[in-house]
Amino acid sequence: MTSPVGVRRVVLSLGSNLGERMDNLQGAVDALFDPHGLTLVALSPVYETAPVGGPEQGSYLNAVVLADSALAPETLLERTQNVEEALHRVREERWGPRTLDVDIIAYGDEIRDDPALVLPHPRAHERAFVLRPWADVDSEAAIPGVGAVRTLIGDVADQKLRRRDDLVLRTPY
Ligand code: A4P
Ligand code: MG
Repeated sequence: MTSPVGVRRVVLSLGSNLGERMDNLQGAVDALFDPHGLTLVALSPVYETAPVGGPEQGSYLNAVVLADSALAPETLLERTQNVEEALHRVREERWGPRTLDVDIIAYGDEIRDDPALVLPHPRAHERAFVLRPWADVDSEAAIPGVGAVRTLIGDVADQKLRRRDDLVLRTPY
């Protein structure tokens, strides 16, 4: 089936390692789909993941959300940043602990180099906490210009993560 004109697949990565982490992820899902413009395709399993980079910090819960959208990429970024604000994210330190991080991993085949929005996300391919949940919900997933997610996972096998089957994201409606 072909998609309506202008509709593209959005891949979002959610992460939280402060406060009630699962509530933060669920709050993000609910807020992302509240206004029109995003149609939910899939919510990944939730993973407990060791922090990558940054200072000494607690472990994260991470998940991936797939959606279809015709929003302009800038509008999508505005929405993800509003959701971070709504969940009381305080930006203090790069790669530091956060109640909620929402990254746009890919938007269709869009490739852009604007520092305000780099697509695909420049570090997605080296992060098991993105690749693993993404592969769970799309076994054929690929990062535009980089490669197949299933192949990339092989290069990050040393990163510790554990699927939390006791934690399941609910659909927002
Ligand atoms: N920006 C540019 N491209 C994008 C994009 N594709 N998606 C700009 C989202 N934002 C993008 O982001 C900084 C700026 O990036 C924004 O102004 C936006 O316009 P930020 O969210 O304010 O800062 P940040 O998240 O601290 O930095 P950054 O570089 O996004 O960090 P990362 O790469 O997201 O890493 N370990 C585990 N286990 N799990 C995690 O979720 N997350 C991070 C954050 C580090 N370690 C982690 C995890
Ligand atoms: Mg970020």
